[in-house]
Amino acid sequence: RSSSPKHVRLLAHSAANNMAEEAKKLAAHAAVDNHVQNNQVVGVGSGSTIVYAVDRLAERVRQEKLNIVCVPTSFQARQLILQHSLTLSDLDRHPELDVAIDGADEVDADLTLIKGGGGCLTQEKIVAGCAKHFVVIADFRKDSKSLGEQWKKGVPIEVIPMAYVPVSRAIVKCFGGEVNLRMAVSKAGPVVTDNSNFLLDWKFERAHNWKEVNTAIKMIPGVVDTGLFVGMAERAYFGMEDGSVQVRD
Ligand code: ABF
Repeated sequence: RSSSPKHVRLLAHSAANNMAEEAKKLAAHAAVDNHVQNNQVVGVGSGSTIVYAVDRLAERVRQEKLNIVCVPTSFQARQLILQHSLTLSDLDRHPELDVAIDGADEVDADLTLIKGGGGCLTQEKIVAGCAKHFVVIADFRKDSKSLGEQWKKGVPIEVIPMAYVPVSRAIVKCFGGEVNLRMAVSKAGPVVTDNSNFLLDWKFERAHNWKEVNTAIKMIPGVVDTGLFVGMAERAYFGMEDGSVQVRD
């Protein structure tokens, strides 16, 4: 029966999902329209929100005959660029990007990000670091006052496989919380990144000085990079439930 709780729950769930997808699209289009000009090199992020940004990028290239080249942050981003017949490039040929656009798992009031839910944090941070302007696009669910409010899966950390246990122990010893090795969905084994490394997820218990924590974790032997992006994002676009776009600088 249509009024059955399960049916209503399903409807509500799909309505919420549609709202989030629409919000992602709003944020993505605003960022591309405000930050991409002709003759630019654009860093392309990973995840689901960026798909809307690449769609919009391709539409603008067609409509405005823009001459842009795109540098991917992951295998997924590379596929998106190719599928949209955008010009693929890399950091060998374009070590300096005009703008990088990417999603995030959570964005706090200081524009500190948690990224890496998709496991590509290292390449994403490299590309973001090569860009004159790094712009984040997200739906309202990522908008947070302080990290941990919305995103409950912890800070992703890419580690050299041989070091994942000592690194996990060092993080818990220094900062508390709990660290888990990210397992593949099949549970057959750990997730392996594009760089053939493992991923840890650090579930922290309290607010920290993220700049200090990021530096300290990066110094632990075996750590490749963390999903903490501190002082890197210049602006974040949030698609909101009411169809508006909020900007945080
Ligand atoms: C990438 O995609 C990751 O850094 C981040 O974890 C994820 C966000 O995905 P989505 O846009 O699907 O929320 O940016």
